[in-house]
Amino acid sequence: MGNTMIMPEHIRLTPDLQSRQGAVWSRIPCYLRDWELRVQFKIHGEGKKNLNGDGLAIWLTKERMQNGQVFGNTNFFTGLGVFVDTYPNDDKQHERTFPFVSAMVGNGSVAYDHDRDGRSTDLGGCTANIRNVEYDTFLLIRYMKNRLTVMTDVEGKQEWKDCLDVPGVRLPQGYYFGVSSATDNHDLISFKLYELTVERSPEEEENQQEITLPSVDYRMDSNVHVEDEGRSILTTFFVFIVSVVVLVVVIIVILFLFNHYKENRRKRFY
Ligand SMILES: [Ca+2]
Repeated sequence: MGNTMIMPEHIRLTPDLQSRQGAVWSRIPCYLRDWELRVQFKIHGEGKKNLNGDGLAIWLTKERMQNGQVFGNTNFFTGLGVFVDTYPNDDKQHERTFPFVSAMVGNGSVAYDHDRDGRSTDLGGCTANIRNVEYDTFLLIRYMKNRLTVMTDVEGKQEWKDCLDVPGVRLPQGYYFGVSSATDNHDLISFKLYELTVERSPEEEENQQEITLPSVDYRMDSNVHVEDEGRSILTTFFVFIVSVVVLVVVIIVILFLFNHYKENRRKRFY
């Protein structure tokens, strides 16, 4: 979809021009429980040596073929997104060196914050110097026993380097794989999905059942809304206490003035 072009050797998701978006999506939903995905890609262009455009994203989501503001895909997505972000939108962010690889699990109600490079929702990540390099660049995404692992091979050494590793990631089945990008030359060279054979104990079998909404264990209560709610409850409580104190002071002052007035009147009377 979008500006995508199918070439003999690769799929060019987006050309090296401003405000372009492209994507490819699987037509067939994925029902594998444990899998490994190996993606070869190339990001290159005329812009600044290492930073430009927006980036590339790999998806396993409920939605498919919807363009939008998250690397050419829709926001408020449901499922997994792995991002190769080639542009730091949040210029206050100095502790991260870009391009930056990160991942996010969305449940349809959490936004990817483009202006902050998804900082509030990501599951971690790593720096990867992948733009305008001579050698081949690869990403490996593994989902095994609810554990999400991302590795990179981007230094021309033919070895996988750990990028992120998160347990307790729950992804429902029947979602679609896709790759999208925005701005810059983004070429998808290969996209290989492997089923992993994993032994499970009966307890693990039980735990595996009934995943209806994507989630991550350690982020169960940490989506941005909940945090904000927590803060506002505290604020409300504080405002309530202050109001009560002010009210009591006002009542005391009124009583004092009233007594004073009554006494004055009595004095005048006599
Ligand atoms: Ca960015």
